[in-house]
This record gives sequence, structure tokens and C-alpha cells, in this order.
Amino acid sequence: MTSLIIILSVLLLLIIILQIGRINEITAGLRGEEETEVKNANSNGIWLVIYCAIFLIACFVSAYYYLPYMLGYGPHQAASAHGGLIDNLFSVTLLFTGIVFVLCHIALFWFSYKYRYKVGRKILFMPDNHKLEIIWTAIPALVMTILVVQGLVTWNKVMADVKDGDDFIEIEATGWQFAWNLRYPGADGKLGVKDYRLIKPGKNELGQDWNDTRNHDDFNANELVLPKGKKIRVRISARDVLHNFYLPHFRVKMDAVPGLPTYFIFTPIKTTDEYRQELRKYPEYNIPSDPTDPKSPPKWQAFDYELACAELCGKGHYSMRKLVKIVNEDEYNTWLSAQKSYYLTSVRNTDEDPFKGKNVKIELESKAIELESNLRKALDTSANSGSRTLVLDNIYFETGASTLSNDSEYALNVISKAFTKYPNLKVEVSGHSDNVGEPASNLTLSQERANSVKNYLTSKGANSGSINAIGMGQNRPIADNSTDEGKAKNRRIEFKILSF
Ligand SMILES: [Cu+2]
Repeated sequence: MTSLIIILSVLLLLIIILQIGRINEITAGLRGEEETEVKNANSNGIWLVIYCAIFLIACFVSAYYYLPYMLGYGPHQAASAHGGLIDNLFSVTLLFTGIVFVLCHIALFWFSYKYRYKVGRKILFMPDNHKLEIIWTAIPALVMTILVVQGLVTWNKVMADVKDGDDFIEIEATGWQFAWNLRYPGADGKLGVKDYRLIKPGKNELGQDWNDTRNHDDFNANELVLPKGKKIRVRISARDVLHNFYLPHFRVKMDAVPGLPTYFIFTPIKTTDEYRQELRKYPEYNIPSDPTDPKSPPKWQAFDYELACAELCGKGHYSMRKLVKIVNEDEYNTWLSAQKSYYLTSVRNTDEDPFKGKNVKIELESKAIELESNLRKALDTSANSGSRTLVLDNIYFETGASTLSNDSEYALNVISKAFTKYPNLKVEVSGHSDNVGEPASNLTLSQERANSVKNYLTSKGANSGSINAIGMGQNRPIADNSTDEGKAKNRRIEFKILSF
């Protein structure tokens, strides 16, 4: 119905215009052609000048009206260290093109008024004019040169890669239809290698090579959380089609190209909260964020930085939006420590894990850190003496033998440091076994294993008289020997602090 009304109205309008034209023709016939033409030319000329004035005023008023929403103006100053350079580039370009825009429009409309039809006015035919040609070629060429040179200088500054010894955090953003995967390097600060041939949907989205131990602590984040004031290098790649890694508030924008990794380096200089406080100063951001709910928080409070895909990559393109949070160093570290390694949570000891059933460095290291803190507590004179026995579940022997495996070094190094720190430390090292095999041979093996630990510690400087090594065999289980896990718990070395 509405479209029918619209079609009818347009038709009616056309008929009216047609009729006006015919009336004009008839009156021209009555008055004389020339008189009418002069009159028309006069009124056309005047209306064109009026239109030009209204148009230019509207341009400036609308620009002023939208100033608080435009990047680079009002509260939207760049939130990155390099952002100002890019804003400056836009401002200089806008200045030149703005001058040309205003002057051209004034000239265009003024000329159509000034040189409107007049009785007896002759048209000047000018085939060419060298001087004019030179002027209107030289000025744009000069302006273009200034813009291009400034652009190149800015590009080289913004795109300079990190140098050896630079302090920076490297993360990775991989785009696909339709999501971003954000990968952080974990505690080692290094992203592990990946290979597209290893990609397995739902199991290994990036194709991370689990043989590379640098992958073991990498984690994927749902939001881009970054600390203020730290240099960030983003590795950008795509898995299917072209995407674009765009952080508008940081003036970061780079294509994500399948098969061709790109990068962008930037330093956030405003936390999310600081940016919100800037917005708060503007009345435009003090209205409810949800226009239908007057009780919703004001716009400034609902503001968040965002990551978008700025390439029209398909119909789900819009859903590639992710939240970006810039926080202080402390908050960042708290967030970091709450993140879980993808390998340890989803790959470890599955069929995908090349280290299935074996120790991995990351676990050995975290067990060593745990032991260090337990040992510190055990040697704390203010703590009660009940906690002076430590169960060492991270000392490993070769199967059925008393030879220490290399993986034991993580735990033994922690222990030997205690002997250096406390020269009077006296301990009892006891070996325990599960109930598999003969009790007598279990007793012998546990004694030999305790001896191995003692020998290792004395080789690292501990006094042999301060360590009493004993074998307990299967006599003191701490878990149920009927399950595999229970047996594993029972095969252990205990470290009892006698005095220090
Ligand atoms: Cu995309």
C-alpha cells in the first residue's frame, strides 16, 4: 500500500512539473522568448548562489555537530602512541582538500551567476592558455608531493618493526569466517610454531605443532586484554579469505592475508577507564546508552574499545567483533595468571599429544615452583612443625631401577638450594613403593632410590652426614594400591626436615 502511494505521488509530481513546463512555454509565447529567457537566467543564477551558501553552511554545521563522534576530534583522540601521527596526516589532507572544496564550490556557483545569460553577451572561445595550465598542474602536484612525502615518513615511523632487545609483547590474531582467534604467548613470551597442515577443526584450530614446547603455554583469549604503555606486536594472519585487523581507537588497521603473515606494532596509551573519563566530559555521551531504556548506564560508561574486521569478508562479517580492554600492568598480570594454556587444558595426554604419558617441561617447571613454595613453608620457623614432611611426586627414576631420570633435576635443584641456604639442615629422605612385586625387592629398590637422591644432593654440595636415606618399601602407602593413580602416588620419595 505504502509503495503504491509513493509511486502515485511521484507520478503526480512528474505531471505537475510537465504542466509547469507547458505553462512556461505558453507564457513565453505570449511575452516573447528573449524576455523570458533573461528572467529565467536571473532567477536561476540567484537561486544557485543561495543554494551554494546554504550548502556550504550545512557542510560546516554538520561537521561541527558530528565532531564529538569523529575519530581524531573531540574525545576520540588516538589511544595509541603512534595514532597522533596518522590523525595529523588526515588533518593535513583535510586542510588542503577542504580549501579546494570551498573555493571550487564558491567559484562554480558564483560563475554560473556572474556569467548568466544577458542580451548581447558573447561567449569567449579560449582554445588553450599555457599560464593557466601551468598553474593548475603545478599547485596540485606540489600539494600531492607534500601529502605523499608526509605519508611515507609517517608510514616508515608507524611500520618500523621491533629491534633486538626491545621490550614488547607479541600476540597473534588469526581471522577466519567468522571469528578472530587471539593467541597469547604464555609465560615464555614466545608463540609456538604452527603449520596449516596440522589444523584440525575443534581440536587444533591454528595448526599448532605440539612438538614445539613453546606452544605448551600459549593460550587463546576471548577478549583482547593489553597493558597500558607496553609495546604490542600483533602477528596477523588469515585462514580462508582476506580479513582486516582493525582497532579504530588505536588507529591500527592491517590486512589479514591467507598465506602472507602481516604485523602491526602499537603502544596503547589510555586504559579503557581513562578513555571513558574523556567521553564523560561530553554531553553527547551522558545520555542513556539504550535509547529505549532511560535507566541504562550512560553512553560513556557503556563504552568499550573494540576489534573489528574491516574487510567485507562474507555475510557473517559483523560477528567478528571482539572487545578490547586496556588495563594497568597489575590488572594485566592478574588476568594473565588466570588464563589457561590450551595445550594443558585440551591437548595434554589426548591422542593429539606427542608427549602423552611423558613429562613436559611446563608441568615440571610448575611442579618445581610448587615445591619451592612448600619447602619455604616447611622451613618457616613461625609455621607449625606438622608440615615439615614433603611428598616429592616429581622425582623420577628409570623403570624398575634406581637411576634418576633427567626430569628429576627440576625438583632436586630446588632441594639442593635449601642446603646452601641452611648449612645446618638435617633431613630424612625415604623411598616408598606400591605393592606390585615382592615386598623384599620393593624394600631394596626403595632404599636404593633414596640413596640415589642422597648421592645427587651430596654431589651438589650437601653434607653427606646431614641426609639420612632410608627405604620403606610398600609398608607406608598414602593411597589405594588397587588403582593405577593410587599406585603412582605410593611410588614416591618423602623429604622430612629434622632440623635446620
Ligand atoms: Cu573478516
